[in-house]
Amino acid sequence: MIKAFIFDVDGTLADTERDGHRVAFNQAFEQAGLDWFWSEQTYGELLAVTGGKERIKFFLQTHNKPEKDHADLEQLIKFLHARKTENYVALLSQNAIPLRPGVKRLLQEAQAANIRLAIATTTTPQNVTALLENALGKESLNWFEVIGAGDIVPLKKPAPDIYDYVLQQMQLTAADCIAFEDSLNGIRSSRAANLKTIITYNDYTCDDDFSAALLVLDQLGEADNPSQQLLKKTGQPFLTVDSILQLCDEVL
Ligand code: XBP
Ligand code: MG
Repeated sequence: MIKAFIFDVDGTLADTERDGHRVAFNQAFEQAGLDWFWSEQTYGELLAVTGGKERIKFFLQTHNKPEKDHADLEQLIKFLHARKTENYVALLSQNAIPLRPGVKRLLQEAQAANIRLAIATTTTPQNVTALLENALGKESLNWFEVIGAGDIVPLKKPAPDIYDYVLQQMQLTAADCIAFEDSLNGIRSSRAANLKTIITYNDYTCDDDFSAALLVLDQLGEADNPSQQLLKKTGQPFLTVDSILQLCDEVL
C-alpha cells in the first residue's frame, strides 16, 4: 500500500527553470557587473548539472571563463548564488509561476486519501517556500510533512541522498512511496533510492531517457487540459490517486 507521494519541485510542480531560475541567474550576473548571459538554449545544456552553485561552476569550466581562476572562486559563486536566490524569490512574488496542470488537484486528492506528502529537491529552501506560497497560499507549506531541499544533504541529484533523507525523516521505506520527477537527473536520484517514479516531462526534458519510470506523461492533466499521453494510453484525461494506486498494484 502506498503511504506517501514525494515531489520534486523544479520542472515537476511548476515550470520554473526557463522563466524563473534562468532569469534570476542572469539578473545576478548583471548585478555583479559580469557580461555572462544564459540563453534558453545554453541554460538547457547547463541543466545537466543540478544545483545553482554547482551549475555556475560548471558554466565557468565548460565556457572557459577567465573568472574560473578567480582567487576566491567559492566566495564569488556563493555571492552570485545569494543574489540569484533573492532575485528568484522577488520574481515569484511579483509574478507567481503557476503550478503545472493537475498538480494542485492531485495534492488535494492525495490529502483526502490520507496519503502523506513530501518534497525532495536540489533547489534552495527559500525557493520552495516562495513557489508554494505564491502559487498555493501560505498554508500549503503545511501540506508537506518534510521539505528536503538544497544543501541539507552533501550530494545533490542524481545522487539518492535527498530521497534517502526524506524517507528517513518520514520513517518510511522506498516501497511505501512514489516519487514524481521531470528529468533524467531526477529519476536517477529517485531510482537510486529505489522509488517507483512517475515522470511528467517538459520542454527541457522531453528527450531524456525515462525507461526506468513507472509511468511517463506530458502532464498530470485536468478535465479541461488533459494529459495527451494518458488519453492515448488509458482514455483518461487526468491522473488520479486511484489510478496511481492501481498501477502500483499491477507492477507489484
Ligand atoms: C533543480 C535544480 C536547481 C535549480 C536552481 O533540480 O537543478 O538547481 O535550477 O536551484 P531538480 P538553486 O528539479 O532535479 O531538483 O539555484 O537554488 O540551487
Ligand atoms: Mg526537476
